[in-house]
Amino acid sequence: MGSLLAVLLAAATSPAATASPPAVAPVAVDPAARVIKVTAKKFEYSPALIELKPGVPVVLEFASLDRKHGLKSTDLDIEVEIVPGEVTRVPLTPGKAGKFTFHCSVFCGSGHEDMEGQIVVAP
Ligand SMILES: [Cu+2]
Repeated sequence: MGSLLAVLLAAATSPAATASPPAVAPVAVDPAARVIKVTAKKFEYSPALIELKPGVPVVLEFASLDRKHGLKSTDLDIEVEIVPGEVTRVPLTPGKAGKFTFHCSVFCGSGHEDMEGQIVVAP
């Protein structure tokens, strides 16, 4: 009984298929990264406060609920457009702690100037 189990285990773990190297380079998005969904609409982001940890990769997923918006953070080197019907994915691994403001970079109406949010990076 014990020997049969050993044989089965050996068969299961033997390299049956020769692994060939992947044809394309791995995608930059870390599959283990936490996904944070952020919606944009006139004239706010939700959530407007995003809390991250230094060195921990996340993927920000932006979607618009009404019209085209943008998101720009000079500090974090992010500048994207958020287009209705599309999901804009931004892989981000904050390098340092701090508070980083982002704002809408596509004019979207009378409240555009006040459309902003904050990414807070703290251990
Ligand atoms: Cu705007």
